[in-house]
Amino acid sequence: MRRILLLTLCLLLVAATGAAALQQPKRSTGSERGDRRERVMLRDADGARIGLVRLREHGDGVAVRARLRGLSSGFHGFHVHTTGICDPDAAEGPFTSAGGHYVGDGGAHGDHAGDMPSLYVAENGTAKLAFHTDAFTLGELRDADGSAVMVHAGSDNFANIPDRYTSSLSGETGPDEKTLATGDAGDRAACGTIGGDDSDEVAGLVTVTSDQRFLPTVRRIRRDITGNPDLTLVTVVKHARSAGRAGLSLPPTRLLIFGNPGAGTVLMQDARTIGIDLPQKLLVWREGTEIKVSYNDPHYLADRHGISGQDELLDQIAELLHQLATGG
Ligand SMILES: [Cu+2]
Repeated sequence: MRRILLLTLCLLLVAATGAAALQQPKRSTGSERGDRRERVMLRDADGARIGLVRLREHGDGVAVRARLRGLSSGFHGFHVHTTGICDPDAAEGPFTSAGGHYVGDGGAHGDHAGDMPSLYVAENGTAKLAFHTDAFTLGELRDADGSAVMVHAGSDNFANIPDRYTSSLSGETGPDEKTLATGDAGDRAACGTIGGDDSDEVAGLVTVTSDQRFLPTVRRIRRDITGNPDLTLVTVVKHARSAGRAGLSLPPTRLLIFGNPGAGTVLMQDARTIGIDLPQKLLVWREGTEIKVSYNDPHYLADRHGISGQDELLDQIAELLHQLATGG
């Protein structure tokens, strides 16, 4: 009798587990996820990376999240432009290669599909913006010539010029042709491509340039890691030294491997496979006379492993990695 009860219990357990497995939502594959997301690296006219704009299909629209730095404080026009070419040396001015606003079904400026809420930059030059829009789809932005996300040098008036104003150029009242096309947001300060020409980028990798020489950069990062009670330095891999032992030559290249079990565990509890990309790494490498520091964008890794709902933690990790890489 007891045996039968045990057997029944086991069967019930198996049935319950089976049902749970059936009910578990199927994780989408990487490529499907990639199709629903875009990660746009913005650069200023000097080529410096100023941050990321992420677009993710969500419901019947697109969720947009921007985190930028190195901009002048105040409001900036923020648009999608028609062409995925961000050329800082374009003949008619930086990033004019990206064409005009992405108009979509809209008419004049203010109704362009590519008109996004203005970017507000704080005193310290950083900006965070998150919103949801149904004005465009990722498919539309990924047309044959791509698209570009643009930050302008000035603020955007959304062509909101009342009729009591008369244009000194056209003599007409209200917004003139230029205002209707551009919102008078001024020069193009930063640009990033969607489905465009940024093929030199390594997907998911953030690279900054160090203003110190190679060894001082390595030592500084090492000090910052060991001096942080939350971090553990696991090891330092000297790739160039190993290359020498194999009879090959490689410019200075060192990998610092370190972690924060408190943060990493939370991510692995969500998706165990992110363990293949943890702990964190910083690669210090010399190219010509420049010393570069590269690291994996934690949001990219989270996307890779299907982690969602950890944006705040991922932002904190991204901020820490940026601080370690730049010493700032
Ligand atoms: Cu624009």
